[in-house]
Amino acid sequence: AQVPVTVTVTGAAGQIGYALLFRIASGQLLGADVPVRLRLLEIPQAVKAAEGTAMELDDCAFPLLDSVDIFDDANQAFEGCNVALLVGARPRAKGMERGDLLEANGGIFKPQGEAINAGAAADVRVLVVGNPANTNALIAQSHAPDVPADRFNAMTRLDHNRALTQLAKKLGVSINDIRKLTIWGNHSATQYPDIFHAEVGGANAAKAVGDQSWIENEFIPTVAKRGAAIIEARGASSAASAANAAIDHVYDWVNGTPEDDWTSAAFPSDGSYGVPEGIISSFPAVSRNGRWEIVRGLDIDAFSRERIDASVQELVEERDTVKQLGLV
Ligand code: NAX
Repeated sequence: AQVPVTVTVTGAAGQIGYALLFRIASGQLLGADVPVRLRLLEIPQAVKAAEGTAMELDDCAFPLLDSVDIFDDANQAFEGCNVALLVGARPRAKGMERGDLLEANGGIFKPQGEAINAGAAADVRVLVVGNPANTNALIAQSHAPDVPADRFNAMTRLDHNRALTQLAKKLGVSINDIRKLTIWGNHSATQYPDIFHAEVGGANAAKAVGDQSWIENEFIPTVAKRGAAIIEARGASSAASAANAAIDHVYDWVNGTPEDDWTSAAFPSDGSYGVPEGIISSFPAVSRNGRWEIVRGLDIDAFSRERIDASVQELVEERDTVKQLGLV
């Protein structure tokens, strides 16, 4: 039998956790033949709720679920961890400035980075979902000096999936006909969903749309503001779709992306496309042999350049703020 893979999930008692854990335990994160050990991290007040979720996991009798353990201590939770899903984060409270938000999250992601450095398995892969995801990932990464930096990712796959559906609907085609769409930059309202290199049934997607104003005034804002639209409609933020995107991201990272396509993932820049080295930015990415590679050589026109630069500028400012706060 295969050795179980240890998956640590933080914020396990939250709404994304509730949508995510059952899919992990059923084999969708890593594959239908890979047994899983779950280690859940919560704050002390939410441990009881996490225990309730663990009872439900028991009640599913998942053949692949080897064990579930719950912790309120990061060092224990990340012990031997192969895949870490950092979902728990500090939400923006009313009247909170961006600096305050980054500082509050530094209080979470710094010790978690240290705990990953101290106790995770040598092959650990970390996906940060909790917002502000890119900069939280940077904070954790900078406190895990013994872990290769490229093992720290932030999630833009939900934005990617949202963009796929908006484009498919516009063109009246199936999701399966669309390839090579890209989310660039930060997982925030400045993100840039790029269809200028995307293909629909082999043809250029932007040309197939043939309407620059739709791209600029409908498509980009709809994707970038989709999170707010979900809150408005549902009275709660995206949860099942966020969990789904986390599953997609890790599955592709571990198992590889399909030939002749790419996806979007945020990981430390190597300086490509003018994104300063070390900034955790979303790129067009393929996964080969368990590692993300940036898709090279795309022509970036002035329209795209301006939008990529604006989102990357926001990431640089967030990086500078957390630097001033002594968090990286
Ligand atoms: P919830 O508030 O339902 O759950 C968060 C959970 O994290 C709570 O149970 C809380 O007790 C726990 N938590 C807080 N601090 C912790 C710590 N130090 N260690 C362990 N657990 C801790 O939020 P939920 O809706 O599940 O969203 C979680 C995060 O995902 C938020 O930051 C949210 O903004 C972010 N999102 C990111 C998305 C993305 O695409 N990257 C999309 C969805 C979502 O908005």
